[in-house]
Amino acid sequence: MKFLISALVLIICLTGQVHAQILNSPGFEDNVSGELGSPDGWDAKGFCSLSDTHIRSGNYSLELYTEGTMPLSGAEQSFLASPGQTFAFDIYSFNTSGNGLTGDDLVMLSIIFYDSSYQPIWLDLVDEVIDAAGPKDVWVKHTLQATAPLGAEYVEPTVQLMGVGPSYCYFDDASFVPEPCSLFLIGMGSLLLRKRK
Ligand SMILES: [Ca+2]
Repeated sequence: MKFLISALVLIICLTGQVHAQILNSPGFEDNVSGELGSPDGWDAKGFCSLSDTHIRSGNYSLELYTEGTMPLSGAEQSFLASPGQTFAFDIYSFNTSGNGLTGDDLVMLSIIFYDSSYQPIWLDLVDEVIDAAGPKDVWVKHTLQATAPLGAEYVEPTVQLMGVGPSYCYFDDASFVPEPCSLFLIGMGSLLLRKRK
């Protein structure tokens, strides 16, 4: 009976019913104010706003901008995490040939884990960098996946633009998917091994 219940849970996991996207406003469409201000649902840093110029879907995208007086801009959201839990972060970027990344300016896409004191666990940082040499005027999909290390209590999918500018970069259609089954599968594996002994 135990095995039947476990098998049923496993089937639910594998059919994806529990792999839901959890970001607020993943397409940057929740524009409550009706103005091109900070994106609703995201924690914003620096020059971070909605845009209606370069859009992959819907009416808006995320625009990040840096210049000399503001060398860092970004957007992130925070969620609970458990050690061993896997997270997948997808987002599209658009680097324009007109006013895109210049010089050594770069975008860093990251999955950052934090401990119970909200200190970042840098050794387990998973990131992807976009620089001025990358593709221009096309939407590029980025896919990151990370597993929460020991001590992790929080996780943040993070988009940051760093540099002296002036540089713009645009983002749209993000998703962040926790996989609660990863721990379950480890448990299932050890249970089956014990049964076979
Ligand atoms: Ca959008």
